[in-house]
Amino acid sequence: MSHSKNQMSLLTPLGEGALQVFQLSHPDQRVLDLIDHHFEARRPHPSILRLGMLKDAQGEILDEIFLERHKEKILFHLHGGSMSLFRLKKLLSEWGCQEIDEEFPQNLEKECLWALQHAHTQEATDVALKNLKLLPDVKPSQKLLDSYDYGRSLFTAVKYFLFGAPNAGKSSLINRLLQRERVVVDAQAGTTRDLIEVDLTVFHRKILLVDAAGLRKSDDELEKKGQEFLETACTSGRILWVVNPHVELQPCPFGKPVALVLTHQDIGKGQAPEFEGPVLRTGAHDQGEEILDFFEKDLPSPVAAPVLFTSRQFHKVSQGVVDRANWMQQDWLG
Ligand SMILES: Nc1nc2c(ncn2[C@@H]2O[C@H](COP(=O)(O)OP(=O)(O)OP(=O)(O)O)[C@@H](O)[C@H]2O)c(=O)[nH]1
Ligand SMILES: [Mg+2]
Repeated sequence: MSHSKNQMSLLTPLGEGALQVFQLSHPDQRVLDLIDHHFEARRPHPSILRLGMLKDAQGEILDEIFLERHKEKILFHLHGGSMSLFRLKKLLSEWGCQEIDEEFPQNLEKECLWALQHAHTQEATDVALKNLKLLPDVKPSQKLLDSYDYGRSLFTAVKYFLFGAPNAGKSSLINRLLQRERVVVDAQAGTTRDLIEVDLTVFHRKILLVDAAGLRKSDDELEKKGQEFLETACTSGRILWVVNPHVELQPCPFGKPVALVLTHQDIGKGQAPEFEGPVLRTGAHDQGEEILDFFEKDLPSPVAAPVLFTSRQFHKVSQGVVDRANWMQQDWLG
């Protein structure tokens, strides 16, 4: 198989660690010679991993790095921070190297490595490690396709939109779930205006809570625009319909909520609207335990690795499952 020469990419999340790893794949001899010329190793004898100074085109020190040399790739282990990375990329670009976007990797090996780097929980790390071993040899099947919901939820947080009338208690609930004052709460209706995304880890799984402006029937053009925007945005997640059962009730204007949340339970039960599905209760004196329990049940249930975790893999495997006649000829995860 032929590979594109001199492709460079960042393997670690930008600006998130003390070290960052930058890869140059399939360097040609000219670039290898240039690297040798600009890298001054502490110890002269060659080995796979060498500590030394990398110098720029003017001979100035760019960073003290570990240079890791393999047959088909070179890894630069730099200090964290954007400056040395920027200067290394500039240097390699001057030598004709092309940057490729690793944020959205397009083949299985890179996706698995990406997953390992972006796993923020033990569960995700375990699955990423097993996937790295098992996924390349797995055959397309319905079972594998069904694993996608779970796999995706490990690496892409599941979004929950909190919808409800102004003053229903959406923002207060978010603060109680987080156990800190993250979003503004006020007795005045219409406090939250924009979408606010808040990370929450529930039972080792990452979710995104989305606080939104209170929904009400309105002739105001700006409010209507806001609601149209929400109607589109909420299709990328699940909706919790938040209701204060002590005030006049309104139906959820759009979407199909996965649960009804009744707030203000500290001052009485109130009149719950009709709802087909789970009804959860919360008030000023609790920390949203019922909602947390619901998240645990609602998140995709764990399945054994290997699991699919990108839409590209899902698409490829669907093709393999549908087109069984010739899936063996397909490079279905490549
Ligand atoms: N007693 C009691 N008061 C609550 C509860 N939840 C919210 N409140 C109060 O209700 C008012 C509105 O709360 P918010 O959390 O700002 O309501 P919201 O739904 O975010 O409102 P908007 O942002 O305007 O749409 C505040 O004064 C809160 O202190 C609750 O469960 N019990
Ligand atoms: Mg609010």
